[in-house]
Parts: sequence; structure tokens; C-alpha cells
Amino acid sequence: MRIRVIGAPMDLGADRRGVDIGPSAIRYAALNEQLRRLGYSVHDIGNIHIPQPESRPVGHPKLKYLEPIVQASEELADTVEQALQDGEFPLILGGDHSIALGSISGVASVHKNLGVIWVDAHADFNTEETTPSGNIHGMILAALSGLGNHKLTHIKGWAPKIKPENIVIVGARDLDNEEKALLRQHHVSVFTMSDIDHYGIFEVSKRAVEIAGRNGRPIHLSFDMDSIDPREAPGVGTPVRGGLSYREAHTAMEVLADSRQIVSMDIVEVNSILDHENSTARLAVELILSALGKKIL
Ligand code: DIR
Ligand code: MN
Ligand code: MN
Ligand code: MN
Repeated sequence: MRIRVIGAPMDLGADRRGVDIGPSAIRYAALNEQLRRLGYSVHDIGNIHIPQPESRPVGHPKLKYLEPIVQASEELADTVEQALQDGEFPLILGGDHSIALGSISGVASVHKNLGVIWVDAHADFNTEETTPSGNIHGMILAALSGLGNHKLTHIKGWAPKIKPENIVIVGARDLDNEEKALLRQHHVSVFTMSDIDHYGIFEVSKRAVEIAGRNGRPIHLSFDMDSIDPREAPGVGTPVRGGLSYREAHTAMEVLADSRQIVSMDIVEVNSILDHENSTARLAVELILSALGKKIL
């Protein structure tokens, strides 16, 4: 299989600056070389164009940088759709998590009945009404489900991109109160860190595949590096204690790889400014390899 690597140096969706270096940091950690070593052919098309926040007005305080985020999402959606049409596996490097609005919109144009596994400390299920921060990276799953601002929900002119009951969040431990109510109301499956403590990551990952990939439907994997414990992944914008261990993260990726239902993937929120010697980017590369089938033996 051929992998199309697409960089999305987005730093408009969160307050903390530094995740726009993510695509470079991940490439510097030898992503392409290691993918080739695993037997894939790699087609790296470089980065899509995304403006620097300093060059744009913040706009509405509950929807910061809405216009440039919508514009970048339209471009990324087209880029990802094209990759799938050319028979390549889209691997999108963030950037903050707002890039998943574009990437999943592109995948959903090709795969109309798409499941999503969202590995994250957060649920990213806020709307402009519930957001405590105005940061759009915290609204992406809701927007893809058709909730919230019309411009966010209608990337490429249609909505919703996914059914909320086809979404599974894994690793959650920092949710806002109104966000919790929205998740319940729309029947999103959420496996919190407590669930992982109780059932174990192997069981939780298998159930995530069962729900998101019911009836063999294709699955998009969206991996926020802040799902990992900050001891392992210090280079993220919003670290939250009590996250996935190194082994748990690998196990989850191996279970997803074994499902053979993953059709596209993004990896987001690597913040190089806060990182220790690129260790979070190096971990991101390891996890990508596990998600794409790398095994110890
Ligand atoms: C918080 C933090 N729930 C918000 N969210 C995220 O601002 O909406 N941090 N996604 O990474
Ligand atoms: Mn996120
Ligand atoms: Mn985020
Ligand atoms: Mn997060």
C-alpha cells in the first residue's frame, strides 16, 4: 500500500502556539524512512497552506479564527479526498486538532458511512454555545456531527459528516460540563481513563472497533497526542495527568491495526516548543507505525 503523507501546520484552533511545527518535527523523527522500512511506499506531498495566527484577526471570541480554519479545512478535505481516490492511505500530520474537520470531511466524501475512533484526553464535543475557551479544536467532533456553527458543520457544503453513534472516544479525562451533556444527548461512546482502568486497554480497544466499525464499516483514526500521559508525551499544548501509558497506547494501536478497517489517520497536537528533544514527535512516529501494522515479533 502507498501512504500519502499530508502536513497540516495548523495553529489557529488552540490558544497555545507551537503545534504548527508538528509536521516538521514528525518528519524529522524519520517518519517516511520508517514507513518504508515497514514495507510501505510513501508519497509525501508536503504541507497544505495555513496562515499564521499573527497574520489574521482573532474574530469572534467564541469561534476564534473561524474564517481561516474553514478555508484550510476546505483545502484539506479536497487533498484527503484526492488521496483516497488515487488509492493511497491519507496520513495527516497536525497541527492542532481542528485539522480533523478537514481530514474527516474529505474521508467522509468517499466513505459515506464512516466510523471514527478519537483517541484524546478531551472529547472535542463543544459548540460555540458550550465552549469555555472559544478554541475551535475543542468543537471538531460536534461540528462533524452537524452541531454548532453552520460554517463549521458545512465544510464542502453538506452535513453531517458522521453519525454521533458511530464515534468512539478513547482516553477521555478532561470534559466540560455542558460538553458531557451533549455527548450523552447524542449517544457518543466514550471510554474514559476510568473505563481503561476497569476493563483494560485491550478490551476497550476491541469494543471501540466493534462500535465504530460495526458491520465492517471503514474507520478513521484521529489520534491526539495529549491522550498519552504527559510523562511520556510532554510536548503537547494541553497536558492532562493520568493518561495512557506507553504500552497502553501501543496496544490500542495494534488492536486497531488488526481490525484492518482503518482507512485514514491523523496525528495531532505535537508541540515542539514544549517538547523534550523531540521525544513526543518520536513517540508519534512509533504509534503511527503500530497503527499501520508494526509488530514486535
Ligand atoms: C476544552 C479543551 N474542552 C475546550 N479542549 C481541548 O477548550 O473546548 N484541548 N481539546 O486539547
Ligand atoms: Mn483533541
Ligand atoms: Mn486539542
Ligand atoms: Mn486533547
